[in-house]
Amino acid sequence: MNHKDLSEADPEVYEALKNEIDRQESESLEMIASENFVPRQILQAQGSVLTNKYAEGYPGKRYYAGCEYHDKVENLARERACEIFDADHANVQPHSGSQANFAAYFSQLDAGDKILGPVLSHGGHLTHGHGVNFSGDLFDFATYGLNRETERFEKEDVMEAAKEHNPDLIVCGYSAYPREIDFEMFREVADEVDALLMCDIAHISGLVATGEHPSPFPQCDIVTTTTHKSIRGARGGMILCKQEYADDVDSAVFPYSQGGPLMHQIAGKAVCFKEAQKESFKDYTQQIKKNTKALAEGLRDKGLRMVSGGTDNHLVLVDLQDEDVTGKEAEKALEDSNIVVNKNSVPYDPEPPTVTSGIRIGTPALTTRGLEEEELRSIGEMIGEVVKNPDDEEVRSEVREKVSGLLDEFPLYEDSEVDL
Ligand code: DSN
Repeated sequence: MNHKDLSEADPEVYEALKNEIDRQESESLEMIASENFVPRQILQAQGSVLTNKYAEGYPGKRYYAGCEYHDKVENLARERACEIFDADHANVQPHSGSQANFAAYFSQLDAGDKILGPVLSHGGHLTHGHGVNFSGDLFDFATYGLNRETERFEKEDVMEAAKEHNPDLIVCGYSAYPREIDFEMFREVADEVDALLMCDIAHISGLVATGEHPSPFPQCDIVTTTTHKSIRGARGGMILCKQEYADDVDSAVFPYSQGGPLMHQIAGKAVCFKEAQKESFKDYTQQIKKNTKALAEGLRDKGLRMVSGGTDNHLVLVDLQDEDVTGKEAEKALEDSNIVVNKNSVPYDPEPPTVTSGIRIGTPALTTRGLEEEELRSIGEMIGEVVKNPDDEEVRSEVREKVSGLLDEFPLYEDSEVDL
């Protein structure tokens, strides 16, 4: 075989990858709530020879010979996931969170069945029933929303929607909800209308893994997640469930909706779950919550309002309706200050999703870099300064300088150079 170093074999791709390492390491503060930085051991697993093999099927029941080591790796991932999340069964093959949600729905439902999910602009995800997504196209979705006063999901509102629509399945779990999810409340509602309960814990799975957020089991029947957000692992998806749904979940992933599993990614998931069982990961998730509270204090000190008034988890949602700036403009002004966040709809947002009246800010990635409360409070203040003065180049320049100091003080891949 013609082996060459990537730098020699494909200098253009090599250069782009090198530039991306530099961007992540030294250009900006990464505060997109769904992003994180994986440790080197996960990069190694993902870049392994497991990419060379087809392994359709499941451990012990493959369609191709030669899967001994693939079985070993997939079993490790499944067993560790079940231990961490108190699940009876884990399917670690979904290629992404969307694939996991697709398979989870079809494991229990037929096209056209009724699902009750959150309003997208109240923290939901495209796969929770939006019309541009398969979920809204193939299922009969109805929605429940945040309470206008508390800006939380309240039993009376979810119950009212459930009684009105009589769903076969209720979805909880969100992409932009800064508060704890009350699984007992959702179970009571689901029982009242005889519906299944599914939770998408993609954002909070790292916190759930260590008990920093309540577990969705035993209240939920099926739980989906990605494996690369707060749990800090290889990019991909996973479904966890009670034993009675295990066979249906497995068939809905393969052969119904996927072919050969990405075994190199599954190796990365296995390594991620081993990391998540360590005491150091518990410390990490505790620090995420402390950091997000400190960030909220900094934002509050600068007079910014947060949806629901604060945070219980890894993110805050800033409502800019009283400011002289849209979500889109704030995102750009912050990007020009080397702070990366995303514009985000706020509940009952008058602006379209391409503009929005909010920004979502998360701390998992900066917590991985080692920043703590003092730095996050100060970053909250910097964000406040930029948002209050979006066109002031002097403010942006001062913030860029402070950001540069933080990036130098908290290097990302400190111990070992990430080689390609
Ligand atoms: N794109 C993810 C997020 O940012 O929340 C959800 O899939």
